[in-house]
Amino acid sequence: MPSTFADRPLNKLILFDVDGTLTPARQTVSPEMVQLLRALRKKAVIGVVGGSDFVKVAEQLSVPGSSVVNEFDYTFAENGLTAYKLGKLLPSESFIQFLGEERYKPLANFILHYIADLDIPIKRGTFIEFRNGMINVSPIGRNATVAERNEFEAYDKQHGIRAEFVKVLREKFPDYGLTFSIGGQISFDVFPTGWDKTFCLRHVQDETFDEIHFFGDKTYKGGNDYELYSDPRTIGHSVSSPEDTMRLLNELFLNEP
Ligand code: M1P
Repeated sequence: MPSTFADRPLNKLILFDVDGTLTPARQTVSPEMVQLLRALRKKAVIGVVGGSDFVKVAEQLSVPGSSVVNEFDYTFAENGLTAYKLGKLLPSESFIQFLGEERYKPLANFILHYIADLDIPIKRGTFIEFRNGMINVSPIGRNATVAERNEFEAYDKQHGIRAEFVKVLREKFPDYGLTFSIGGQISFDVFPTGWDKTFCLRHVQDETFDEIHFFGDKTYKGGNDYELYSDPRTIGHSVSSPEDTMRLLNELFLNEP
């Protein structure tokens, strides 16, 4: 075990998704979960793997007086395209470097035209969010309120707006080497194939952990936890809520009922 983590009795890395696993969707972490994660960190190495950008992961998981990068050994935002180990930023790659401006422009133009032609009940703002490792596309717009998000999610379940959008994009840009992943309530992520949540494992491969566990809620095929959950390098755990995560952690690692 490398000296950095020599204080942990278990040479295991335990990774967590954010929304639906450590917190309710887009909400902040509960004091009970913080306490439990601190107890777990005394035993093993812990990390978080969010699809969202670092600002949002930090908003959800920082606690008064302590940033997310101090609460977790590894903090991976945008699937690990932004990565911190023990509070220090690690070198990484970018979406625009991968795709190039010349290929990105037609994709962005097509997306914006498609959204302009979409007849959905309401639209807000920020239809493409440009991030370091991906773009996030939202037909309603990322400025939607919590109530508007919930309404869109229900509408989308009925009408399959995002599923159809993703299907069209796959057909239109087959040679771009991109993956389209519906992970949250109002949007989908677009990133180079292979830059799903398994990307974060590149940052830990030299550590030789005995086991790498991953807890996620969208572990079904097509969900944004699926690849890391089913990767042969991890032991996957599918959870239904933050409470379910706490129950399993107690059972598996903390030996508490
Ligand atoms: O849960 C992960 C997803 O969370 C957000 O999705 P939405 O805004 O649609 O609920 C986004 O940050 C998305 O990138 C991320 O995968």
